Amino acid sequence: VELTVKQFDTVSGFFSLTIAAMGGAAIYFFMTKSSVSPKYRSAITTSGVLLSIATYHYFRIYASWHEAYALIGDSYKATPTHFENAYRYADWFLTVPLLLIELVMVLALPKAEGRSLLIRLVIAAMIMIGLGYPGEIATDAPTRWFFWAASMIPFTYLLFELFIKLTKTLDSQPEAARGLISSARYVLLVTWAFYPIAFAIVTVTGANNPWGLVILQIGYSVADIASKVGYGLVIHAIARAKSEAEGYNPDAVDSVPKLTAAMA
Ligand SMILES: *C/C=C(C)/C=C/C=C(C)/C=C/C1=C(C)CCCC1(C)C
Repeated sequence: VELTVKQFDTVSGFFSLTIAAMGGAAIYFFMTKSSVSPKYRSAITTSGVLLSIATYHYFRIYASWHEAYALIGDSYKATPTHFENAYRYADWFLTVPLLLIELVMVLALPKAEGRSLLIRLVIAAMIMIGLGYPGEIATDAPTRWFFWAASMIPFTYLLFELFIKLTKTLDSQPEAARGLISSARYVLLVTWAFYPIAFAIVTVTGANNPWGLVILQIGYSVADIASKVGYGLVIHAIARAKSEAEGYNPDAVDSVPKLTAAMA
């Protein structure tokens, strides 16, 4: 594979932007945790933790990109060191279950119901990612399509289950949070759909097509920002709305002076 300077730099720039967005969001979530009632704080902390994990992996992804290509003459040529997709998949293995935990926490479902839902969702997510990886590292279209199709089964189940669950839970949620939870369903559908689409595009262009590679890496980066930072903000807003509906007033508690004291 040979990339133009523009193609190489665009991907590198997107990786860098992703590090900044995720790292910044992690700090934001850790610092604003006390704007929600104690009941929902672990959901916000989970968001901060998963964003920290993803920030770390994007440092590795960024470095791997720079090791996989070298500027020779006026274009970037593949070096013997391959670009490591495993960082991305390792990241998803950790962060996708955490995203699901974050959601179930903020819904505050009855304990047994929340747990059994979470177990089913996490298992489906693991199978989805596990089936995606052999496809991701394959360069021939039939292998890529096979694993894409196989991975689509748990993917469809997961989104279907989540969408139904979120719709069902709407009635039992405080009025003020309903609109947000309803939007969260679509945020989930749209941001998660990006992944199989990006995978399919590079399969169509051919895994060694420079533009296919560029679109895949930008697609995953944008999807990761949307599904982790954007989604985290929606969860944060849901937690705030529910906290307020349940009588929590962030301005009345001692958390604000405590924070000011800690910074002095
Ligand atoms: C923060 C990371 C997230 C939310 C990652 C989500 C990943 C997916 C929904 C991946 C799905 C895939 C398919 C449905 C088929 C092709 C292979 C995958 C793994 C890209």
